[in-house]
Amino acid sequence: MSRLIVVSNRVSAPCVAGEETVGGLAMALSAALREYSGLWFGWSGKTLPVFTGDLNTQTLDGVTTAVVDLEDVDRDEYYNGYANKTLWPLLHYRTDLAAYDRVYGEGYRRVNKRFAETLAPLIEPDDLIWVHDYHLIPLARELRALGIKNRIGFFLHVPWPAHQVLTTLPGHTQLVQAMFEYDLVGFQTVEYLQAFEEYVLSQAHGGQPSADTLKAFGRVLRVGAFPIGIDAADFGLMLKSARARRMRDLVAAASVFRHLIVGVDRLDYSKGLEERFLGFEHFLSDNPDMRREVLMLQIAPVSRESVEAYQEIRGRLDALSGRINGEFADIDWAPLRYVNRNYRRDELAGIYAVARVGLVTPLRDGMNLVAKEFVAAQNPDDPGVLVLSRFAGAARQMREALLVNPNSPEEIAEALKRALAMERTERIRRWRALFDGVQRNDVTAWRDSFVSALSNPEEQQAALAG
Ligand code: ADQ
Repeated sequence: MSRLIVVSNRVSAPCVAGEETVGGLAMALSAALREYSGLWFGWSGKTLPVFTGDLNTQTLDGVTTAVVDLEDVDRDEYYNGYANKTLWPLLHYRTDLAAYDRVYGEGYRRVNKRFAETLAPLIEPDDLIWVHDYHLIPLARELRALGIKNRIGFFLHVPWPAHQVLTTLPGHTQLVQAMFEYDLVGFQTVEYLQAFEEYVLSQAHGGQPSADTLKAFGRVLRVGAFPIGIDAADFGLMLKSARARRMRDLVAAASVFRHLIVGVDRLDYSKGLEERFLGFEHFLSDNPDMRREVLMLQIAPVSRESVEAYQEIRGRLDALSGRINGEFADIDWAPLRYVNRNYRRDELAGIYAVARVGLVTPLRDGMNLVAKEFVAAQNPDDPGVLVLSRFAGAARQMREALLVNPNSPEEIAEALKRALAMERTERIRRWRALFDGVQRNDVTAWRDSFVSALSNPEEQQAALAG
C-alpha cells in the first residue's frame, strides 16, 4: 500500500502533543490518519522573523507529523489575509466581507511555494498526496513546478459557491486553473460539485465535460462528491467515558425541569449565531407558556480573533445575549447560557446527550460535523431532535432533521416549538434514520472513498458509471 501524505494548513492534536484543537477538519484528519502509516505535513502555527524551512518532526500513535514555522508576514498576508479575509468569506457567500488586497494574494502564493519546497524532499515516488482545504489550493501547481509527478488529490471542506459569486474574486481564473494541477478534486456535496462544473463550463478556457472528468486549460481533472463524516465508533465509546458521564450529570443538574436546546460552533459569522439567537428570542416571545420550560446553551469558543469581522460579531453576540436574558430572565431562571470556551470532545458528547434539541443553523457550511455528533450522542430510547440549516452540506444527507432557513427567526422559532412538542415515537423514527446515516457515512468511509478514487482512477470511473 502506498504511503499517504496529508497536507493541511494546521497539523493539530492529538498528533501534536499539548495542543488544543477545535475545528472539524482537525477532528476528521486525525481520525483518518490513525489507520494509515502516513505523514501529516503543515504549519506549526508559530512564526519567526525570517523563514528557515526547518522541519519539526515527531511520531505519535503511528502517525508522523512534520511541521514548519512560517514568517511573521505570512501569518498576516496568507493566514489572516488571503485565507481568512478573502477566500473564507467569499466561499461562504459573504462577498460583503471579502477583502481583496494584492499583498494577500502574494502572501498566499509565497506560502504555498514554501510549503511545496519544504515538503518536496520528503516525498517518495509511490506516495499519495492528499491536500486539504482552501488555504492550499495552489499547492499542486507548486509541487508540479518542482518536478513532483505523484498522484495528488485535493479536498475542499467548505462550500464551492455559484460561479456568479466566485467570479467576484480578482484572479479567480488562476485559482481554478491551479485546481487542474490535481489528479482528483473532491467536494462535500453534489451541489458544490455542480457549482464547480458550472464555473468550468461557463468561465474556464476550453471548459467541457466528459464522463466524470472535466476538461479545461488543456488538462483533464477528475472530480467527485465525498461527504465527510465523524468517527462514529469512537464517539460512541467516548459517550461511555467517565468524563462524558460527569458532564452529562452536570448539565442535567443545571437544566433540571427544563428542556435543553444546545448549539456548539466556532464563533464564526458563517455559523448563523446572531440569527439563531434572534430565532430563540422569537420563540420566547411567541410562546410565553413554554418560556420557563426551556434553557438554551450556546457554546462558541472564539476563533480568528485578529480578524476584525470576528471581533465585531463577538461584540454583537455579547449584546444580543445580554438583551435576551435581560428581557426574559427571572430570579431563578435565565433562558440563554452563552459560553465562549472550548470543551474536550468527551465533554461535548456528554453535553449533547442531555439536549432535547440540537440547534445547528449555519448560514453556509461545507458539511457541519456538530449535527452528526449531536445525533451520535442521543439516547436511542428517548432521542433529541436535530434542527438543521438547509444551507449546511449535512442537510443533503440528514433529511429527517427539521430543516430550516437559518435567516428566518420565524422558521427557527417554529421548528423549536415543533421539536419540543414532538412525540417520542416520531423522535425515535427520525433519529434512527439519521443515526444509520451517521454510522454508515462515517469518517472512515469518507477517507476510504477518497483515497481509493485517488489511487485507482479506473475504479472510480466504474463506480460512477454504475
Ligand atoms: P468547522 O467550520 O470547524 O469545519 P464543523 O464541521 O461544525 O465546523 O466542526 C466543528 C468541530 O469542532 C466539531 O467536531 C466540534 O465538536 C468541534 N467543536 C466546536 N466547538 C467546540 C468547543 N467549544 N469545544 C470543543 N470542540 C468544539 C470545517 C467546515 C465544515 C466541515 C468541516 C469538516 O467549515 O463545514 O464540516 O470542516 O470538513
